Amino acid sequence: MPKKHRKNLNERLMSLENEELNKILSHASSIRKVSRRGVGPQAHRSLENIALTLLEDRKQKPKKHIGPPNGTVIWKGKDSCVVRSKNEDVVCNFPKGRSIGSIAVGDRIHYELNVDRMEVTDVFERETVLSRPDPDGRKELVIAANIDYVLIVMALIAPPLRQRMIDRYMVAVQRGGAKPILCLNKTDLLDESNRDEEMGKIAPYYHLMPVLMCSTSSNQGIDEIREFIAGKTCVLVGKSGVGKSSLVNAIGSSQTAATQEVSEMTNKGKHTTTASRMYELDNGAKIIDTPGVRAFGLPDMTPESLQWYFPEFEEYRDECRFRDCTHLIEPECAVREAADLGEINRHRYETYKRIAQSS
Ligand SMILES: Nc1nc2c(ncn2[C@@H]2O[C@H](COP(=O)(O)OP(=O)(O)OP(=O)(O)O)[C@@H](O)[C@H]2O)c(=O)[nH]1
Ligand SMILES: [Mg+2]
Ligand SMILES: [Zn+2]
Repeated sequence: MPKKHRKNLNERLMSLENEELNKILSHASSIRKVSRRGVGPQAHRSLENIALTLLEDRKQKPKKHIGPPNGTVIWKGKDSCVVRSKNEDVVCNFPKGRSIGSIAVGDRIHYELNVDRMEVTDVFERETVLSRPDPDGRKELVIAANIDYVLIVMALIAPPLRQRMIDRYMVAVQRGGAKPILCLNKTDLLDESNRDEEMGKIAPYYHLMPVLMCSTSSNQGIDEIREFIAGKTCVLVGKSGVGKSSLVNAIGSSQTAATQEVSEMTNKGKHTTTASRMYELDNGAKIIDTPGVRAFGLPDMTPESLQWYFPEFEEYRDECRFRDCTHLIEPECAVREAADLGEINRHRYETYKRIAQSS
């Protein structure tokens, strides 16, 4: 749930009388129990569920933190993570036999000495998150936490640019509260024979998010990206081979660990990134490089919640005949009409339909 909505929800809850609030919280808890047993409406699949989870969380006693955050996770392994604390990096183990929830690169945590090793004791609430369902679809895998921007990295020409993947990432980014940026790498591969086709594919995105064009081979656009992300935390995501690590390398100065790491990898004759890692730049930017993905899954979403992640629907939505129009099958649907007329990009509308119908 975006931070703005969460804040709004919290403000509304705060304005309730205690008794009213308790009633709502108990109600939320019982609905959640029913939906977990798979009885009620598919509450566990929707935004409402997130709201209910929030309500339920509120019912529990406020979480007691053992101490203030004293580090940020910059690398995460199976049983341990590397935490940046002031200017040093500390290896911290995950506590045995006690759940502290999931940990992701970008998480603010508290760690302390436990006998002879450093241990993570607490993971603090995330402001934003980029996540996707794990392969069995039960849990959410957090790709990165507390990021301002998600750079959706696509290559021009090779590997081929896939609009549908951009659309899916855009949904996930907005859902987690960060801002999407489309980063198109390998402009050096554009020529007269392919330029128009590639530009046609990205045309719909110019009014949806910032679009940055670059090439790590010719260095085109690299300075602009560096300036754009100054002071911000960002994560680079996309297919394998689009050039995420090359970008981290090009944007960072020669002192960044990324350069070393990539050259180390080159020596091994291998480029593929296997674990996410955060790098800090001189201009205060923090960039998280992630392993490439083949496809990007989304959690099940109802059309009611999904449509909010297609911002271009907004100006048409009120003109639909039905107030609760899903824009899939209803008559006199202004969104579908706009897509038929090409006022809403047809590819984007098709993606919406596919995601909505697969949920
Ligand atoms: N022509 C061209 N090739 C590039 C450019 N940027 C990166 N490459 C090449 O693309 C290949 C993949 O680059 P990587 O940076 O390893 O890609 P990645 O997205 O990090 O891949 P994974 O770690 O597997 O997800 C390498 O052979 C790079 O040399 C570019 O701007 N132009
Ligand atoms: Mg890589
Ligand atoms: Zn409609």
